[in-house]
Amino acid sequence: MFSLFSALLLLHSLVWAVPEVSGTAGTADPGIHVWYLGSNGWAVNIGEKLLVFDYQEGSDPNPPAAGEGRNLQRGYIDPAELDSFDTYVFVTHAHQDHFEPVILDWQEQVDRINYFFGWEAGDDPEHHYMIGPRAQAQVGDVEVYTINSYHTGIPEVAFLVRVEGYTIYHNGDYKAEYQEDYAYLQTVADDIDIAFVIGITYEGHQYFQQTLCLAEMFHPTYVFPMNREGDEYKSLQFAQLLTSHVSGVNVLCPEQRGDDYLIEGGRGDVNLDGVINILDVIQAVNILLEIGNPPMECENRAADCNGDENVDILDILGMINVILGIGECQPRLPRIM
Ligand SMILES: [Ca+2]
Ligand SMILES: [Ca+2]
Repeated sequence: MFSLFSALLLLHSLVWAVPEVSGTAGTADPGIHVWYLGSNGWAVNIGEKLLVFDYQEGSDPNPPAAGEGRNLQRGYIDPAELDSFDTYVFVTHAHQDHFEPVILDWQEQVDRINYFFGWEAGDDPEHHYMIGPRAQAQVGDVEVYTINSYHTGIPEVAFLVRVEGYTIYHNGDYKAEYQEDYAYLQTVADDIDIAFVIGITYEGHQYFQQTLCLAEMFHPTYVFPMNREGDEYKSLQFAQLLTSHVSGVNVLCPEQRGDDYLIEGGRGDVNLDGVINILDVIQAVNILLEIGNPPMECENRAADCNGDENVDILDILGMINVILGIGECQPRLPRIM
Protein backbone atom coordinates (compact mmCIF):
# COMPACT_ATOMS: atom_id res chain seq x y z
CA MET A 1 0.00 0.00 0.00
CA PHE A 2 1.29 3.42 -0.94
CA SER A 3 1.15 5.10 2.44
CA LEU A 4 1.64 8.73 3.42
CA PHE A 5 5.00 7.68 4.81
CA SER A 6 5.99 6.28 1.41
CA ALA A 7 4.82 9.47 -0.27
CA LEU A 8 6.97 11.56 2.04
CA LEU A 9 9.97 9.30 1.52
CA LEU A 10 9.48 9.67 -2.21
CA LEU A 11 9.23 13.45 -1.85
CA HIS A 12 12.32 13.39 0.33
CA SER A 13 14.34 11.54 -2.32
CA LEU A 14 12.89 13.64 -5.15
CA VAL A 15 13.85 16.98 -3.64
CA TRP A 16 17.40 15.74 -3.23
CA ALA A 17 17.41 14.33 -6.74
CA VAL A 18 16.44 17.68 -8.30
CA PRO A 19 19.02 20.12 -6.95
CA GLU A 20 18.28 22.74 -9.59
CA VAL A 21 14.89 23.32 -7.93
CA SER A 22 16.71 24.72 -4.93
CA GLY A 23 17.29 27.95 -6.84
CA THR A 24 13.58 28.74 -6.57
CA ALA A 25 12.52 30.61 -3.48
CA GLY A 26 9.61 32.37 -1.87
CA THR A 27 10.21 35.33 0.39
CA ALA A 28 9.84 34.59 4.05
CA ASP A 29 7.66 36.93 6.06
CA PRO A 30 10.05 39.19 8.00
CA GLY A 31 7.58 39.77 10.83
CA ILE A 32 6.26 43.05 12.19
CA HIS A 33 6.71 44.91 15.47
CA VAL A 34 4.05 47.53 16.30
CA TRP A 35 4.20 50.11 19.12
CA TYR A 36 1.29 52.23 20.29
CA LEU A 37 2.45 55.85 20.63
CA GLY A 38 -0.69 57.34 22.16
CA SER A 39 -3.80 58.82 20.54
CA ASN A 40 -3.38 58.17 16.79
CA GLY A 41 0.35 57.50 16.87
CA TRP A 42 2.01 54.22 15.91
CA ALA A 43 5.43 52.92 15.02
CA VAL A 44 5.75 49.89 12.76
CA ASN A 45 9.07 48.08 12.29
CA ILE A 46 9.47 45.74 9.34
CA GLY A 47 13.01 44.56 8.64
CA GLU A 48 15.26 47.64 8.45
CA LYS A 49 12.35 50.04 8.12
CA LEU A 50 10.50 52.00 10.78
CA LEU A 51 7.22 53.65 9.83
CA VAL A 52 5.87 56.33 12.17
CA PHE A 53 2.26 57.48 11.87
CA ASP A 54 0.69 60.63 13.38
CA TYR A 55 3.23 61.06 16.14
CA GLN A 56 2.45 63.51 18.92
CA GLU A 57 3.50 63.88 22.53
CA GLY A 58 0.84 66.18 23.94
CA SER A 59 -1.73 63.55 24.83
CA ASP A 60 0.35 61.92 27.56
CA PRO A 61 -0.70 63.16 31.02
CA ASN A 62 2.61 61.91 32.48
CA PRO A 63 5.30 62.50 29.89
CA PRO A 64 8.80 61.31 30.76
CA ALA A 65 11.31 64.06 31.48
CA ALA A 66 13.73 64.92 28.70
CA GLY A 67 16.37 62.23 28.38
CA GLU A 68 14.60 59.85 30.74
CA GLY A 69 12.86 56.93 29.13
CA ARG A 70 11.91 58.67 25.93
CA ASN A 71 11.98 55.56 23.79
CA LEU A 72 9.67 53.30 21.85
CA GLN A 73 9.11 51.07 24.86
CA ARG A 74 7.72 54.13 26.67
CA GLY A 75 5.72 55.17 23.61
CA TYR A 76 8.05 58.03 22.61
CA ILE A 77 10.54 58.56 19.84
CA ASP A 78 14.07 59.61 20.60
CA PRO A 79 15.80 60.49 17.32
CA ALA A 80 18.89 58.60 18.52
CA GLU A 81 16.77 55.46 18.35
CA LEU A 82 15.95 56.17 14.69
CA ASP A 83 19.59 55.92 13.63
CA SER A 84 19.43 52.16 13.18
CA PHE A 85 16.45 52.33 10.80
CA ASP A 86 15.33 53.71 7.47
CA THR A 87 12.56 55.91 8.86
CA TYR A 88 9.33 56.93 7.12
CA VAL A 89 7.20 59.54 8.89
CA PHE A 90 3.53 59.93 7.95
CA VAL A 91 1.20 62.75 9.03
CA THR A 92 -2.45 62.63 7.99
CA HIS A 93 -3.40 66.24 8.85
CA ALA A 94 -2.49 69.28 10.90
CA HIS A 95 -4.64 68.80 14.01
CA GLN A 96 -2.51 68.62 17.12
CA ASP A 97 -3.57 65.09 18.04
CA HIS A 98 -2.05 63.96 14.72
CA PHE A 99 0.83 66.33 14.11
CA GLU A 100 3.50 67.74 16.37
CA PRO A 101 6.29 69.82 14.84
CA VAL A 102 8.88 67.98 16.95
CA ILE A 103 8.93 65.37 14.17
CA LEU A 104 10.69 67.93 11.96
CA ASP A 105 13.58 68.13 14.44
CA TRP A 106 14.37 64.45 13.88
CA GLN A 107 15.79 65.11 10.40
CA GLU A 108 18.56 67.21 11.94
CA GLN A 109 19.87 64.14 13.76
CA VAL A 110 18.88 61.32 11.41
CA ASP A 111 20.16 60.77 7.88
CA ARG A 112 17.80 58.15 6.53
CA ILE A 113 14.41 59.75 7.13
CA ASN A 114 11.51 60.48 4.76
CA TYR A 115 8.40 62.57 5.41
CA PHE A 116 4.93 62.20 3.92
CA PHE A 117 2.31 64.85 4.69
CA GLY A 118 -1.35 64.69 3.73
CA TRP A 119 -1.38 68.41 2.97
CA GLU A 120 0.95 71.22 1.93
CA ALA A 121 2.67 71.36 5.30
CA GLY A 122 5.76 73.22 4.09
CA ASP A 123 8.09 73.72 1.13
CA ASP A 124 10.99 71.37 1.79
CA PRO A 125 11.79 69.77 -1.58
CA GLU A 126 12.84 66.58 0.18
CA HIS A 127 9.43 66.12 1.81
CA HIS A 128 6.42 64.56 0.15
CA TYR A 129 3.34 66.80 0.30
CA MET A 130 0.57 64.52 -0.88
CA ILE A 131 -2.06 67.16 -1.55
CA GLY A 132 -3.97 64.97 -3.96
CA PRO A 133 -6.69 64.17 -4.56
CA ARG A 134 -5.57 60.55 -4.38
CA ALA A 135 -1.87 61.29 -4.45
CA GLN A 136 0.88 58.73 -4.81
CA ALA A 137 4.51 58.74 -3.75
CA GLN A 138 7.29 56.21 -3.78
CA VAL A 139 10.63 56.05 -2.02
CA GLY A 140 12.61 52.92 -2.86
CA ASP A 141 10.22 50.02 -2.44
CA VAL A 142 7.87 51.96 -0.15
CA GLU A 143 4.68 52.89 -2.02
CA VAL A 144 2.32 55.45 -0.49
CA TYR A 145 -1.25 56.23 -1.56
CA THR A 146 -3.74 58.68 -0.10
CA ILE A 147 -7.48 59.28 -0.11
CA ASN A 148 -8.81 62.66 0.91
CA SER A 149 -11.19 64.22 3.37
CA TYR A 150 -12.24 67.82 4.14
CA HIS A 151 -14.94 67.26 6.73
CA THR A 152 -13.46 69.67 9.30
CA GLY A 153 -12.49 72.35 6.79
CA ILE A 154 -8.83 71.40 6.53
CA PRO A 155 -7.22 68.88 4.17
CA GLU A 156 -6.82 65.40 5.61
CA VAL A 157 -5.89 62.00 4.26
CA ALA A 158 -5.87 58.33 5.05
CA PHE A 159 -2.67 56.51 4.06
CA LEU A 160 -2.26 53.17 2.37
CA VAL A 161 1.37 52.06 2.47
CA ARG A 162 2.85 49.04 0.73
CA VAL A 163 6.18 47.94 2.13
CA GLU A 164 8.14 44.66 2.23
CA GLY A 165 5.13 42.74 0.99
CA TYR A 166 2.82 44.21 3.62
CA THR A 167 -0.08 46.62 3.16
CA ILE A 168 -0.75 49.06 6.00
CA TYR A 169 -3.70 51.44 6.30
CA HIS A 170 -3.85 54.44 8.65
CA ASN A 171 -7.21 56.18 8.69
CA GLY A 172 -6.22 59.41 10.41
CA ASP A 173 -9.56 61.18 10.82
CA TYR A 174 -10.51 60.47 7.21
CA LYS A 175 -14.30 60.61 6.75
CA ALA A 176 -15.59 60.95 3.19
CA GLU A 177 -17.13 59.01 0.30
CA TYR A 178 -15.44 55.87 1.53
CA GLN A 179 -17.05 53.36 -0.80
CA GLU A 180 -15.65 55.18 -3.83
CA ASP A 181 -12.29 55.78 -2.19
CA TYR A 182 -11.94 52.19 -1.02
CA ALA A 183 -12.81 50.97 -4.51
CA TYR A 184 -9.93 53.13 -5.71
CA LEU A 185 -7.58 51.69 -3.08
CA GLN A 186 -8.61 48.22 -4.15
CA THR A 187 -6.99 48.94 -7.52
CA VAL A 188 -3.77 49.18 -5.49
CA ALA A 189 -4.16 46.32 -2.98
CA ASP A 190 -6.53 43.38 -2.54
CA ASP A 191 -5.86 42.89 1.15
CA ILE A 192 -4.67 44.89 4.11
CA ASP A 193 -2.37 43.37 6.71
CA ILE A 194 -2.56 46.08 9.36
CA ALA A 195 -5.33 48.68 9.67
CA PHE A 196 -5.23 51.55 12.17
CA VAL A 197 -8.83 52.75 12.46
CA ILE A 198 -10.93 54.91 14.72
CA GLY A 199 -12.17 52.74 17.58
CA ILE A 200 -15.66 54.18 17.71
CA THR A 201 -18.25 52.01 19.45
CA TYR A 202 -21.42 53.36 17.81
CA GLU A 203 -22.58 51.11 15.06
CA GLY A 204 -24.45 53.88 13.23
CA HIS A 205 -21.50 56.28 13.16
CA GLN A 206 -19.84 56.79 9.81
CA TYR A 207 -16.45 55.92 11.27
CA PHE A 208 -17.72 52.49 12.22
CA GLN A 209 -19.48 51.99 8.91
CA GLN A 210 -16.26 52.96 7.12
CA THR A 211 -14.27 50.46 9.14
CA LEU A 212 -16.86 47.77 8.47
CA CYS A 213 -16.66 48.47 4.74
CA LEU A 214 -12.86 48.42 4.90
CA ALA A 215 -12.92 45.09 6.77
CA GLU A 216 -15.33 43.53 4.30
CA MET A 217 -13.40 44.73 1.25
CA PHE A 218 -9.80 44.26 2.40
CA HIS A 219 -10.00 41.53 5.10
CA PRO A 220 -7.40 43.17 7.35
CA THR A 221 -5.49 40.57 9.35
CA TYR A 222 -4.79 42.91 12.28
CA VAL A 223 -6.90 45.91 13.26
CA PHE A 224 -5.70 48.42 15.85
CA PRO A 225 -8.34 50.84 17.19
CA MET A 226 -7.08 54.38 17.85
CA ASN A 227 -8.17 57.89 18.81
CA ARG A 228 -9.10 56.57 22.25
CA GLU A 229 -6.42 58.06 24.47
CA GLY A 230 -7.56 58.07 28.07
CA ASP A 231 -10.37 55.62 27.47
CA GLU A 232 -8.53 52.83 25.70
CA TYR A 233 -10.67 50.33 27.61
CA LYS A 234 -13.49 51.17 25.19
CA SER A 235 -11.43 49.61 22.42
CA LEU A 236 -12.62 46.23 23.68
CA GLN A 237 -16.22 47.28 22.95
CA PHE A 238 -15.11 48.27 19.49
CA ALA A 239 -13.40 44.90 19.06
CA GLN A 240 -16.57 43.05 20.05
CA LEU A 241 -18.68 45.18 17.73
CA LEU A 242 -16.40 44.74 14.73
CA THR A 243 -15.88 41.00 15.19
CA SER A 244 -19.65 40.52 15.55
CA HIS A 245 -19.91 41.75 11.95
CA VAL A 246 -16.83 40.33 10.25
CA SER A 247 -14.80 37.19 10.84
CA GLY A 248 -11.10 36.58 10.45
CA VAL A 249 -10.13 39.96 11.89
CA ASN A 250 -7.78 40.16 14.87
CA VAL A 251 -8.50 43.36 16.80
CA LEU A 252 -5.59 44.34 19.03
CA CYS A 253 -6.31 46.81 21.81
CA PRO A 254 -3.35 48.55 23.45
CA GLU A 255 -4.00 49.98 26.89
CA GLN A 256 -1.20 52.51 27.22
CA ARG A 257 1.59 54.23 25.34
CA GLY A 258 4.45 51.89 24.54
CA ASP A 259 2.32 48.75 24.42
CA ASP A 260 3.80 46.70 21.63
CA TYR A 261 2.97 43.70 19.53
CA LEU A 262 5.34 41.33 17.84
CA ILE A 263 3.83 39.62 14.85
CA GLU A 264 6.33 36.89 14.21
CA GLY A 265 7.20 36.13 10.65
CA GLY A 266 9.02 33.21 9.25
CA ARG A 267 6.28 30.60 8.86
CA GLY A 268 7.57 28.24 6.17
CA ASP A 269 11.18 29.38 6.64
CA VAL A 270 12.14 26.28 8.61
CA ASN A 271 15.91 26.83 8.49
CA LEU A 272 15.42 30.50 9.45
CA ASP A 273 17.50 32.02 6.63
CA GLY A 274 14.94 34.57 5.40
CA VAL A 275 13.69 32.75 2.32
CA ILE A 276 11.42 29.79 1.69
CA ASN A 277 12.97 27.30 -0.71
CA ILE A 278 13.42 23.60 -1.24
CA LEU A 279 15.81 23.38 1.72
CA ASP A 280 12.90 24.30 3.99
CA VAL A 281 10.75 21.63 2.39
CA ILE A 282 13.48 19.05 2.99
CA GLN A 283 13.82 20.11 6.60
CA ALA A 284 10.07 20.00 7.12
CA VAL A 285 9.93 16.52 5.60
CA ASN A 286 12.72 15.50 7.98
CA ILE A 287 10.74 16.85 10.91
CA LEU A 288 7.70 14.96 9.75
CA LEU A 289 9.62 11.70 9.25
CA GLU A 290 11.61 12.24 12.45
CA ILE A 291 14.86 12.03 10.49
CA GLY A 292 17.93 13.55 12.09
CA ASN A 293 18.08 15.61 15.26
CA PRO A 294 14.81 16.57 16.95
CA PRO A 295 13.77 20.03 15.67
CA MET A 296 14.13 23.12 17.80
CA GLU A 297 10.82 24.63 18.87
CA CYS A 298 11.28 27.60 16.49
CA GLU A 299 11.90 25.22 13.57
CA ASN A 300 8.85 23.21 14.49
CA ARG A 301 6.69 26.35 14.62
CA ALA A 302 8.13 27.63 11.33
CA ALA A 303 7.28 24.33 9.63
CA ASP A 304 3.60 24.80 10.54
CA CYS A 305 2.84 26.65 7.30
CA ASN A 306 -0.95 26.54 7.63
CA GLY A 307 -0.92 27.53 11.30
CA ASP A 308 -2.96 24.64 12.69
CA GLU A 309 -0.40 23.88 15.42
CA ASN A 310 0.61 20.66 13.74
CA VAL A 311 3.23 19.75 11.12
CA ASP A 312 1.90 17.44 8.46
CA ILE A 313 1.76 16.90 4.70
CA LEU A 314 -0.50 19.95 4.24
CA ASP A 315 2.33 22.17 5.48
CA ILE A 316 4.74 20.56 3.03
CA LEU A 317 2.29 21.19 0.19
CA GLY A 318 1.73 24.75 1.43
CA MET A 319 5.46 25.46 1.34
CA ILE A 320 5.76 24.03 -2.16
CA ASN A 321 2.94 26.37 -3.20
CA VAL A 322 4.87 29.31 -1.71
CA ILE A 323 7.94 28.31 -3.73
CA LEU A 324 5.81 28.03 -6.86
CA GLY A 325 4.33 31.47 -6.17
CA ILE A 326 0.76 30.19 -5.92
CA GLY A 327 0.23 30.33 -2.17
CA GLU A 328 1.31 31.79 1.15
CA CYS A 329 1.83 30.44 4.62
CA GLN A 330 -0.62 31.72 7.20
CA PRO A 331 0.36 34.87 9.07
CA ARG A 332 1.25 34.45 12.70
CA LEU A 333 -0.89 35.72 15.50
CA PRO A 334 0.77 38.51 17.42
CA ARG A 335 2.47 38.06 20.71
CA ILE A 336 1.79 40.90 23.11
CA MET A 337 5.18 41.88 24.46
CA1 LIG B 1 14.59 29.07 4.53
CA1 LIG C 1 0.16 22.67 10.00
